[in-house]
Amino acid sequence: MSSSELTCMTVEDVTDLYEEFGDERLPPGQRETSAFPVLSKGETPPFDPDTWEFTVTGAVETELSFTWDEFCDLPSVTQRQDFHCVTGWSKFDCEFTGVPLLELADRAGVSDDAVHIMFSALDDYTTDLPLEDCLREEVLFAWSFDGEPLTPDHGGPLRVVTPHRYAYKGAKWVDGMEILTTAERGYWERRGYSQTANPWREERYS
Ligand SMILES: Nc1nc2c(c(=O)[nH]1)N[C@H]1C(S)=C(S)[C@@H](COP(=O)(O)O)O[C@H]1N2
Ligand SMILES: [Mo]
Repeated sequence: MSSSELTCMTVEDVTDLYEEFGDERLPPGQRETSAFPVLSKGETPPFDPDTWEFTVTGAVETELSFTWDEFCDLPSVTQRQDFHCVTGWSKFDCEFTGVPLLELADRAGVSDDAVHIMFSALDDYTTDLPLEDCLREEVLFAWSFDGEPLTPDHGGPLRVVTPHRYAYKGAKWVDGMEILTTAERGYWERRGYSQTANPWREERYS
């Protein structure tokens, strides 16, 4: 094993975060699976590293923009997390590597009147979450899953992971976040899915 592989092996285990929300690691109404199904509203969009741009906009002191190379240079962490799909399956012990949302929020400087975040993606998917649900250490912009680059179907090159919320809150092919001063609804949220999506309260629909 090379030294670079060794230095990548610091894995932070956040699979106990359920203790904040419920008694059981497996949320009610979920069944555990070892598979990793693909759930997308449409086709997997193409990714061009030369034109890809990631932006942080809205209620911030400084709007940010990154090329793919610049994004890859940001500090990253590796975490062991669980993954809960609103359709009823949960996958334990996923290893994701990526940039904490807190890192980007820090750099942009979130305004005092900010309350919500809207995530955008290359397939025109959007999803929203209250700001307080985003400013948590386990919310990552992940580019790697289980030690390999994130595959295109699972959101490669970059996706959001939200182990404390149903997985539709984690935009695959994410290319930006807009900080909002009033709550707005994303793609599934406009179609009746929950804005808060807490699996231990079974907040599936609104
Ligand atoms: N851009 C984008 N992100 C998305 C989706 C999508 O259709 N487009 N589907 C969501 C849903 S409903 C789920 S359950 C998860 C599924 O992630 P997976 O395909 O890696 O299992 O991605 C979420 N993120
Ligand atoms: Mo989903």
